[in-house]
Amino acid sequence: MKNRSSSILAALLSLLPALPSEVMAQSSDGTDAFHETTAEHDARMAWWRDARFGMFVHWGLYSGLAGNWDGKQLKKGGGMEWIQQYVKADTDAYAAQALPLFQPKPGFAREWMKLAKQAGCRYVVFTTKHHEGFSLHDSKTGDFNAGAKLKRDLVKEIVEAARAEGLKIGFYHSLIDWHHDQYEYAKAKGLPHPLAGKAYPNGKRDHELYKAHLHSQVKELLAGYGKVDILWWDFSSQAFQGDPAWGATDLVNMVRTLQPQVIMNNRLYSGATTQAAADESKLFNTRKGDFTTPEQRIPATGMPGVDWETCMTLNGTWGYSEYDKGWKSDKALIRNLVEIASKGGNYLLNIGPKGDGSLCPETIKAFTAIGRWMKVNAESIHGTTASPFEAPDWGRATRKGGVIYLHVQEWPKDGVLTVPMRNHAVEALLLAEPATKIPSSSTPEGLKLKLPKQAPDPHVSVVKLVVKGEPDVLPVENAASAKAP
Ligand code: FHN
Repeated sequence: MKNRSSSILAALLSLLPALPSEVMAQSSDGTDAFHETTAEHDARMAWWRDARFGMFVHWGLYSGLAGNWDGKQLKKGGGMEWIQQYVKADTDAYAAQALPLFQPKPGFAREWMKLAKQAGCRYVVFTTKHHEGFSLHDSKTGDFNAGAKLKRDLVKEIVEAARAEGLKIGFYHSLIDWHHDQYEYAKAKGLPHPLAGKAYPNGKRDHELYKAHLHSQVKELLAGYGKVDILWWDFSSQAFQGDPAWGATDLVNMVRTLQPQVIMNNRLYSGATTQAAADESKLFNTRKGDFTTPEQRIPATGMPGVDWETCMTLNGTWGYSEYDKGWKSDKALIRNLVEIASKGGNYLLNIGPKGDGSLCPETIKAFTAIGRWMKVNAESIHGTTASPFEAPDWGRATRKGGVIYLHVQEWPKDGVLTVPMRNHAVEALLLAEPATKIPSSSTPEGLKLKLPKQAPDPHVSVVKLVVKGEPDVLPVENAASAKAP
């Protein structure tokens, strides 16, 4: 027996153009009807697992505010994409300050995508809508969007720029909405809202109407911009998630109908997204998403059998702030990429463009430095799987079949690198100097490589080691702390 609210949602959804029913999986009992075999799942995930590295883009009305409110710096620290939350502004007061400062220049996205491509990113995930509720596409649902306010379809412009660089397309879409007048924030326990604790300005709200708005905009995005490769939902709480919060089952079935190959994160539901969980793999359910999303941290160990992606800022904020100078060093960024790949994860590294879409010099410098390193060493990241052995004290490793890539961070003073494996080496060379063959010898302590005196890279030098047979690993006595550098 459907209750009233699902009848309203069903009625509103019925207003949407009918989807081909033969492929619209039924979900009347609330169970997700999306099924695939392991082989089908692996095939759908293959490109994403090989990619290892993507660019995250947080760009919206908050970008034009740049950390300011009422014309001055609001506060030190914090994500400046949350500025409406910090100042507890209602949507009209917020838009009055933010909209005039959001003035995308022509061709803004081409700079982002060229920077992503040269850095070795294989995909870009950008905010189609963040919590502020302003949609970057020319939406026919509501008027708080780029089409209505700027007469532009910024999603179209970004997608075209990404495709011009051969990058896969990811839509970040906020489930939380600080603009929509039917979003029942009093129900959304554990989720932020600038008006939390206050009575609804328009008296009462019906969250089913917000869910219909959410579904309608997602349908516009998935039906209007060609192939979408990733859907990055954000975010749920333990108390407000799934069907009650977002109509998740119907939403996923609609997505799977419109974009069957799309890869989704797991934030339609609560999970170990930002909490340090002892064993995240226990909390992760592939029927509720395709990958889990540790945020601003690298799991201590890999998560065998679970796809995961660490998302991180370059400094301390996702959205642009003219004040946050806490930029990560080139070394830290490159070592994070290596650390994550060595554990079998993906790195989604964020940029926060300004209100006109331009990039600050520090962002360009960071991705250019990664690009310089990837130009020499990309094969040790793309298409690899996790290290076959625990992290030794000299660095990390990744694997590609019979090839082990040794990411040497502490160059041995005596020039001898001990690899905790019993295998014999077929060949060993430096990716930076492939002509330099590296002598090796098998010993009871492991495979010893005689390295040249000088490390070729100041941050991480990579040795390509081809071994005979399956890796036969030795325990690593003092496995290095798995903490990110
Ligand atoms: O609240 C958002 C935040 O602004 C940012 O978008 C991050 C990126 O993963 N997600 C949420 C916090 O977990």
